[in-house]
Formats: sequence, C-alpha cells, structure tokens
Amino acid sequence: MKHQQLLADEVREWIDQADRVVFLTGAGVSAESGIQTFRQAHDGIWKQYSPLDLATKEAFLKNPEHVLAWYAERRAKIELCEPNNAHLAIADLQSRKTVTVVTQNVDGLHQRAGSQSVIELHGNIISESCLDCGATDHETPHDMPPYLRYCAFCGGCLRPNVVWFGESLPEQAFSTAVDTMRQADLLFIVGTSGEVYPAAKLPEYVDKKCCRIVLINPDATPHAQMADAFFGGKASELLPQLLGEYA
Ligand code: BV8
Ligand code: ZN
Repeated sequence: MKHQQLLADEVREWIDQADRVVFLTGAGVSAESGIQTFRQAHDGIWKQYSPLDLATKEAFLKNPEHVLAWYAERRAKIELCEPNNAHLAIADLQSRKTVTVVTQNVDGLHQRAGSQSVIELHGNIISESCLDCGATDHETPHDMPPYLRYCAFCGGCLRPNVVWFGESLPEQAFSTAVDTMRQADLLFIVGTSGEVYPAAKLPEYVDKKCCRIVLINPDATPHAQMADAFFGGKASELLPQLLGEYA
C-alpha cells in the first residue's frame, strides 16, 4: 500500500486534472457533527430498536406515533448540529471545480455547509410528505410528542419525507445520480458502509477508463476493491487535507 503522503499528493494531482468531481456520502460524513451513524447502536430509548425496524412503512402503519417520535427526536438533534469540516471542505471545492454531492444522508448538512448541487437519495428528515398523494408542502411541527397529522389535500397521513427500507428511491434523484456517476472524472466515496442498496451500487456506473475512485472511511468497506486510493480515517480530518488547498 502506497505511503499516505505520496498517495495524498497523487490525489491532489487527480483533483487538479478533474473537471467533474462527485462525492458519494453516507452517515460517516456527519458523524463528527454529532449525528449517529446507522451502524452505531442508537442511544437512549432507541437503543433497543434497529433503524431497520423503525425506518419502514410497516413500522409507521403499525405504530405511527412511535415512529414519528423517533424522527422528531432525530430532527431535534440534527437542528442542534452544525456541518463539520468534511461538509465545509466539499462545499469549498465547488469554488474551483464542478462538484456534485450524492448523499444517503437525510440531515441536510451538505446544503447547510453551502453545497449547491446535492442529490438526496433517501429524502430528508426536515420535511414531511403525504403517505397517499405524496404532497410535500406541509410545515413540520415541533410539537413534542409528535402526533399523527393529515394531508391538507387528500386527508392521507403525513410521514417523514425520507425513503424507508423497502421503498423505492425517488426516480428522478436516482437517475440523476446515475448520470452524475457516468460523467464523473473523480469520485470520492466518504463515510458509507456500502451496505445499503441501490445507493451502494452507484460507483459501478463510473467509467473506470477516465474516473478515479478515492475511498475515505475509518475502515475498508466493500467499495475498497474498486478504489484507486483508500485513506483510513475521519472525513473531517482527511477531506480538508486532500481538498484543503482549494479552500
Ligand atoms: C429498495 C432514510 C426495493 C431513512 C435510509 C427487503 C425488502 C426490500 C428491500 C430490501 C430488502 N432487503 C434488502 C433490501 C434492500 C435495502 C437494503 O439495502 N438493505 C440493507 C440494510 C441490506 N434497500 C432498500 O430497502 C432501499 N429500497 O431497495 O427498494 C424496491 C424495489 C422495487 C420496488 C419497491 C422496493 C431503500 C434504502 C433506503 C433506506 N433509508 N435512510 C432514515 O434515515 O430513517 S438508509 C439509511 O441507512 C441511511 O440513509 C444510509 O443510507 C443507510 C446507512 O448507510 P451509511 O450511510 O453507509 O451509514 P452506516 O452507519 O451504515 O455506515 C457509516 C460509515 O461511516 C461506516 O463505514 C463507518 O465506519 C463510517 N464512519 C464512521 N465515522 C466516520 C466514518 N467515516 C468517515 N468519517 C467518520 N468520522
Ligand atoms: Zn395527500
């Protein structure tokens, strides 16, 4: 494995030569903002629940207030969090390069850091949508505990505007993400376990003849096999080092 410094110099070369830089990010990029990743056991009352059991339409239909309370608690925490240096380094790069962020995160921190072109594969926790007609223009209340509310247009139940396990990803978001990967000439995969599909499949769409892949994660993930460079460590330390000269 090449020495990290040598590799870092090489990656800076790749950034210099690149036109269209893409970041595929996961929960790890928000970890240092204080938002728990999915692979960490959730804290407090949620410790005994797995997101896989809560982030589903079935769980919502079975006990809507329970699921709404989980989202309300996550939303309240997210609102107290700030983007970290990983989000900021990505946002800074767009002053010099065409940058697209394809994120699995629902916390909105890339946008709050100033990233302009963000594709939210799994929706966002800040807003709500109607379970029946999909309408999204409803103000999310801050009442605690949250209670089930209904769509002003069709009377359907309002739910968090995220993609649950077992639900298809927003067609537009996914097809734009595929096109973005196809046109990329440098892809950073940052802070994702690479376990959730179809998001984890997106790096396979890059044209390996002209796009290099850089993996940034504390430990190797399934994406390590396709990466041209792997940096083991924290996104908020590594990204400013690699992208920093563009700050
Ligand atoms: C779909 C929104 C099919 C909600 C999320 C049975 C039925 C149906 C589908 C399936 C099924 N079995 C499997 C599937 C597919 C399923 C799936 O992939 N399951 C996995 C668990 C195997 N996928 C789906 O269900 C998707 N839909 O397939 O539909 C379909 C087809 C046709 C018709 C109908 C349906 C929908 C998936 C989206 C689910 N929603 N989020 C919410 O947030 O509440 S997913 C959610 O979990 C996140 O959005 C995120 O994508 C995912 C967690 O992944 P990561 O982001 O990678 O986070 P993770 O914690 O795993 O890893 C963090 C990484 O960061 C780690 O590697 C860690 O080391 C690293 N890290 C930690 N600290 C740092 C760091 N890195 C850098 N710096 C640090 N400081
Ligand atoms: Zn409706």
